Amino acid sequence: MAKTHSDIGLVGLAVMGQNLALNIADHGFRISVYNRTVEKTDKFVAENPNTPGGLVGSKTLADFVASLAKPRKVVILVQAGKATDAVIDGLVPLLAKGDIIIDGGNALWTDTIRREKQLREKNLRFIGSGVSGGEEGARFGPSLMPGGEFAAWKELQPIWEAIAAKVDGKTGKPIAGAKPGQPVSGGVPCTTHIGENGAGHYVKMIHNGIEYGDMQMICEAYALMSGLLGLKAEEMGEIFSEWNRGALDSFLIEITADILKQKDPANKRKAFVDIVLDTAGQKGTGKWTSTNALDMGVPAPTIAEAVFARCISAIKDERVAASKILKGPSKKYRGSKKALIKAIHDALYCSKICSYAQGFQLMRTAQQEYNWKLNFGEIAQIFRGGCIIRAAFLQKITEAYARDPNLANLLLDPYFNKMVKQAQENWRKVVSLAAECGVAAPTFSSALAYYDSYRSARLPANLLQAQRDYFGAHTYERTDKPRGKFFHVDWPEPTRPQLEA
Ligand code: NBP
Repeated sequence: MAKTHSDIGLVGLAVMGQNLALNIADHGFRISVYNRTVEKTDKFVAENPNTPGGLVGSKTLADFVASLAKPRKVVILVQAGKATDAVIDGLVPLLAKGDIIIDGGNALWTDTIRREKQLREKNLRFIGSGVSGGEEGARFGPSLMPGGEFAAWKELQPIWEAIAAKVDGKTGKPIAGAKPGQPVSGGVPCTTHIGENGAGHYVKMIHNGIEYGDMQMICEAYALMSGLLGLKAEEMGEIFSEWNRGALDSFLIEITADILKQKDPANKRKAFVDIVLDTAGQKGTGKWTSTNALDMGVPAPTIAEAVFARCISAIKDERVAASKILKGPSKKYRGSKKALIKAIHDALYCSKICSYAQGFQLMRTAQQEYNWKLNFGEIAQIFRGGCIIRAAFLQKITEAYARDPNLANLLLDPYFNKMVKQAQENWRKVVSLAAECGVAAPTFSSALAYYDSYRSARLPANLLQAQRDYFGAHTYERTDKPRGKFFHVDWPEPTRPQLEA
């Protein structure tokens, strides 16, 4: 018997909304759709008349809500921020006790905490779900990171699990995406209840921060191969393809290989990457991650460096002017090409471990701050399919947390410890060479400094704290007394330069 009501509704028919709606409909769910600009709804429904579940277009929010089965489930996929609040405000008077709003946008997790609380006071339920994988992911299997009340998640779970990317339960390898109308069967869905209120959006933000790090590290590997070895784009493309068959196997390495092999559509003799202007944009989730790291006092320098690298790329005119004034070293690399390529690979791998260690440290601290119970192994597993940072490497993180769910830092896991031990000589060689030859490698060097700081039983902060005691009477603790006992020295007035009479 034909359904009289839709299983779920979706508001916002831009790129993400359209693709997610088609994914849901492909899995046999009937879905109602609504968009502020009605023509978009009409066009979308007209263009997709034969989905397995069925698309129902509504011209008003009231008709849209009336078309949904109870408890109503409404996914919002509009611009994050004010637009999300506007849509929620429009929906609230039309919904009833127990209905569920699911925000699939890139919301700031503190907004999600606020919205969940406000809606709970109105007897409505709210799930903030990270959706990763861009347009392609939304269409054929994203990684989904829902946070909110567990009972509300149970209502959403069958749909979210059906549409999410799938990975092999044993190997963690992504299972190839479905074609329209042919949903993936089997495998572990890349979604799980992340935690209460803003936990899902927080984890999605960290995913994006890690993504910033991964992308910048790959760019540094490219800059070093080009700057130190003079390799051409096509050759580097082959090297990235090779790397994609080993420990660095990942979506971002794979697309980098494709990009480097691509010719300029306007001039087939040129490499496409060579004609792209070197200024990178950003939408803010990397900045949110870094700001949050500073707010919580968690060292995440590699992720922050990746954000700053985009900032410095953006001041193109200033850099061009500076390049005519500021000189660097003239030293050239004269060693083995093969050895350096291997060393760059190892530097990338070690830096990646540090960047992920920082991302997971952030989640670990946030769970204390917000009283969440995060399952880090599961989080790494749902990052394995559908999302931009999907990588073989993540299986190793899942395994690390299976060995020790309370692992203080990924670097302390025996596998990652061994990998860094094996590769660090090469990592150091690359960072030194970059400095000697004047090639900027901010995330490689920042990750190495993080590693060296983290493994130091004693840092120069003894001197720093003494300076603080000197000019601000901030006190200090002693190495020969129990922690928590504070001392102060009555320092002499600092000697100031005497002015000539
Ligand atoms: P956009 O972020 O570009 O938002 C466009 C949509 O928001 C349109 O449907 C638009 O309706 C609607 N909208 C706006 Br703008 N203001 C509104 C308002 N006041 N009331 C109602 N609707 C309003 O779309 P997107 O790129 O598909 O992204 C959707 C969400 O998913 C965002 O939060 C984004 O950060 C997140 N996300 C995007 C990606 C990606 O790869 N694009 C990946 C992961 C997550 P209109 O048609 O009437 O203008």
